[in-house]
This record gives sequence, structure tokens and C-alpha cells, in this order.
Amino acid sequence: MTTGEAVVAALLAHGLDTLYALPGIHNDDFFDALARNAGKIRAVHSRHEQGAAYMALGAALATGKPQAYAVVPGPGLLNAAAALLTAYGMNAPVLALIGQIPADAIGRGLAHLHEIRDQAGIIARLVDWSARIGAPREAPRLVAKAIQSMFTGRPGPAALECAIDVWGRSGRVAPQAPLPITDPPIDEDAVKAAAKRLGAAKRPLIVAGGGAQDASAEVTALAHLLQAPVLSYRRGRGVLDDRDPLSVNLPIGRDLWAEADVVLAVGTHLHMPLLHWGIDRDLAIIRVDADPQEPARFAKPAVALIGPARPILRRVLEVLPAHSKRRPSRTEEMRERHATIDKRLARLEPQLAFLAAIRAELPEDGIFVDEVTQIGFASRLAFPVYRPRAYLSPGYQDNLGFGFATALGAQDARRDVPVVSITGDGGFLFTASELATAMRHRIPLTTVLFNDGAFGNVRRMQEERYGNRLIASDLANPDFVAFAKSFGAEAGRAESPAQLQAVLRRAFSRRDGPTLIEVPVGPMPSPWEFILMGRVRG
Ligand SMILES: Cc1ncc(C[n+]2csc(CCOP(=O)(O)OP(=O)(O)O)c2C)c(N)n1
Ligand SMILES: [Mg+2]
Repeated sequence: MTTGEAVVAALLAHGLDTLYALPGIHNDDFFDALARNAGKIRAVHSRHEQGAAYMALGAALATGKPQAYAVVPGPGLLNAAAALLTAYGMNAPVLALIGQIPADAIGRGLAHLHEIRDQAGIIARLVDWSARIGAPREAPRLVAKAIQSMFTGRPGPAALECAIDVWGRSGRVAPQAPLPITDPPIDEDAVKAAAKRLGAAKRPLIVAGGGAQDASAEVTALAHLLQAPVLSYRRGRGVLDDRDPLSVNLPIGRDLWAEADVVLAVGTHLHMPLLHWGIDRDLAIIRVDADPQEPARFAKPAVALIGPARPILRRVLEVLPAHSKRRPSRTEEMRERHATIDKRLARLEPQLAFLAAIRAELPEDGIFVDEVTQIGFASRLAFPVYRPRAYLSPGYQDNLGFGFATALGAQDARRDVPVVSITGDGGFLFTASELATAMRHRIPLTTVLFNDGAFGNVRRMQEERYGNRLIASDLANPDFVAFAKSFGAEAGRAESPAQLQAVLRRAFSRRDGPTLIEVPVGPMPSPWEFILMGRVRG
């Protein structure tokens, strides 16, 4: 086998049947191996490397399974790097396959095509696990180790380099079964300590982050048992069904944080609560996290449980009844809290009306992909999510331009459900060329583009905080409908929430290619008073 064939076989052995990719001479022998296995693995080629990497990210987030992208070295690596950074921030199992200059020239500065100084060092700063494949026989084990690393400790991306002259090299290759993913043993003393604290809590609160996405049933059961509200903001949305009155958004969560005596934080940095809202001695925090370093990073918690959330919370659920009593329902209280905050949030129009139109048409299991735009910010607070992995948000990178290509990957990997990408006119043009990819690979993504002719968020801050001195925030836009149509996509305009709803119905039923809906909008009211809120403790 060649190295390329060995990597393809290893990807297949791990259940990967798609590679998001942009080819080039460094990887030609690898792509030939893909061609030879065309019936088993698909190459979905993009028009820019960031498109390929964001697509792998979206596919990973939508499925929870490992996904891979392949790019040339140097500029290919760097073009994809913002997506790799985002995958790191989102703990997404994305495998980057990156080309290299000839093996014996690495590190010598001979000006080879796409040469970059210390490529391995750059990659090692971007992911927790990386290696270079030096021979065909190394490939199966390195792929297996890469994928094992993606689910060990803090989950996240991994990377493999391979030199231009190694992909095509032949040798004996022994197959390698996937390596076991071993979770750390559950600390029974810590489980008991957590159960005691939760059982005795008068005002418990659960905070769910991205690390809780696979523990939805367990978080739901704990919330009901404890009558504890569950706060989620970006990555934890959908862990508890938003139709449950115990599911709360950021402003309600802050009120509850101020009153809480025990907080159970599941797979979250607790960034907003710890850094913005504050802590004091009357608050006991229980952290459940896959990363052993995470719990004590900001402040030592009362209890730390290390490992994937699901088995840990199952154990807590087994132990808890011995330490907890039946609690009265908080449904009435929670309904009042929702009503109070909803009244304040109501000034976020037209954002809420457009979100309601999308929610009305998007099926329960449809996937909503967020962006760094006015409708996106409002969605984090007020778009109801009913299931895990049905709301994809960029997490703490909050990188403009993540949405469209990430949504394409989600829709490519989940062709069975409609995916909707919402975007601003600013963010869309970061990866708009991937409309060609959507056409070429018949990806039926629906994109709703809210066009205000500006980097609206930046412009509003210049108006409000810098005496209306506007700079670098106005945009010269194409005719987006004509632009999308020129690729062959379906495209149209909606002028109101009611029109949007009608157009969406048609878009979601179309399953053979992309649709773009442009919504012309004006300036929108700021969401920031509901997001960046001040200290309430300590
Ligand atoms: C990679 C990256 N670059 C820049 C920013 C800063 N930024 C945040 S919002 C924004 C403007 C977004 O414009 P648009 O997509 O049109 O959305 P709007 O605010 O107009 O709704 C910018 C430039 C960012 N978040 N990420
Ligand atoms: Mg805009």
C-alpha cells in the first residue's frame, strides 16, 4: 500500500466516509488514493481552504463524530487556520490532514513551494495532538492515535502532516483497529460529595456548556429531580429542551446565579458567571469537565469530577436519591421569571419576529447555525432549541464568517434534516464562494442573509461609544439575489417575518441544492445589555 492508501483505509476503519478538501501537488498521491476508493469515501472539494475546514467542523458538530479535512501546506494550512482555531475552542473532533514539502528538505529553508518555517511547530500550537507520517507503515497507527486523542481528555481537533514524497511511497502496512477511548475512573468520593451538596442545596442551578451535549438525558433528569434551572447560552443550547420551564437564558441565569447556593457546571468554562457575575464564599461550585486542568483554572471548585459528562452524571443520579428529598415544583416560579425577562427582551425587534418565523418553519430536529450578527446574538437568548446538536454556535472565538461554510458541512453530513444558516451581509462574504461548493455537491442548505449594508454591530458601537465617528463599517454589497442565482442557487428576497416564513417553507422542502434568502433590514436595537451584564456576587 501507499501511505495515501493506508490513510484512506485508516479513515474508513474509523467510520469516516467523507473528506472535505482542496487539492494541490503536495497531496496528489493522497487524492489518487481517494480516487481509487471513490465508492467508499467522498471528497467534497471547496473553493477556499477555510471552507473545507469549516465544513469539517460543521459536520463534526452536527454528528458528534470525527470528520476530516485535507489541505496543502503553508498557505493551505493558514487559510484553514481560523476554522481549526474554532474547532479547538469548540472541542470539535476535526482531523486536519496537512501536506508538507519533501521530507529531507523540511527545516532547511530552500524555498520549496508552500514552505513555511516550522510548520509542525505552528500546528502544535493550534491542536493538542499532532504528528508527521514518515512511512506507509506508520499511517494506520498515527490515524488511530489522532482519532483516539480527539476523544481523550478535553476533546478537540488533531492534525497529521505528510510530506509530498511520502504519500506515494509503498510499503507493507498492517491494519490497525481503532484504539480504545478510556475514560478516567469516576471519583466515587467526589460523586458522593457532589450528591450531598446538591441534595442539601436550597437554590441549585445547573450550567450546561458544549461538554453537556451528549448528556442531555442525564442533565434533564437531574434538573427535574432537583427542580434546578438549567442555564445555557451558546454551546449548551438544546441540552435541556427549551419548552421545559426549567431551561433558562443568560439574563434569567444571572438572576439565579446571584441567588444560588450550589451550582453544577457541566462541560462549560463558566466564562460569563466567573468573570462577569462574580463568586463568593456562599456559593459552592461543582465542576464536571473532561479536561482535568479546567475546573481550578479560575478558582478552586468545591467538587471537581473529571471525565465525559454522561457516565459521571449517571453515577450522580444513582447516588443522589440517598441525599435528596422530594422538592416542590418550581414551574410557576420559572414561568414568572421567563415572563419578566421576556417583557424586557421584547424590545429586540425585528430580531425576535424573524427568529419566530424561522422557528415556526424549521422542524423540531432541524439545525440552526448561528453567526456573529444581530439575529445571531438575539438567537442565543431567544431562539427555542429542542434537541442537542440542533443549535451550532461558534463558542468563545465568536469569529465572523464562521456560519455559512460551517452550516454547509452540517447540512452535508445531516442530509436527512433541514439546516438553516443565518448570516449578516458582512459575515456571508467571508465564505460566499462556497455557494459553488453547495452547487457542485448539491448541498440543500438554506441561508437567510440579513442585509443592513454594514458591519452593523461595529457601526452601532461607533455611533454609541465614539460620538458617531463612523469608520470601516459601511459595506458596498453585491446584489445578493443575483449573486446567488449566478451560481445556479435558488434565491429570493423576503421583506417581512411573514414573507420569510412563506419562503422558508419552500426552501426547506427543496432537497437538491442551496437556497439563499436575502432580508433587507435597517439598524437593530442592541442586545448587549442582555449579554454583557455586571457583577452580582463577590
Ligand atoms: C473574524 C472576525 N473578524 C472581526 C470580528 C468583529 N466583528 C464582530 S461583528 C462584526 C460585524 C458583523 O457584520 P454583519 O455580518 O453584517 O452583521 P451585522 O452586525 O450587520 O448584523 C465584526 C466585524 C469578528 N467577530 N470576527
Ligand atoms: Mg450587516
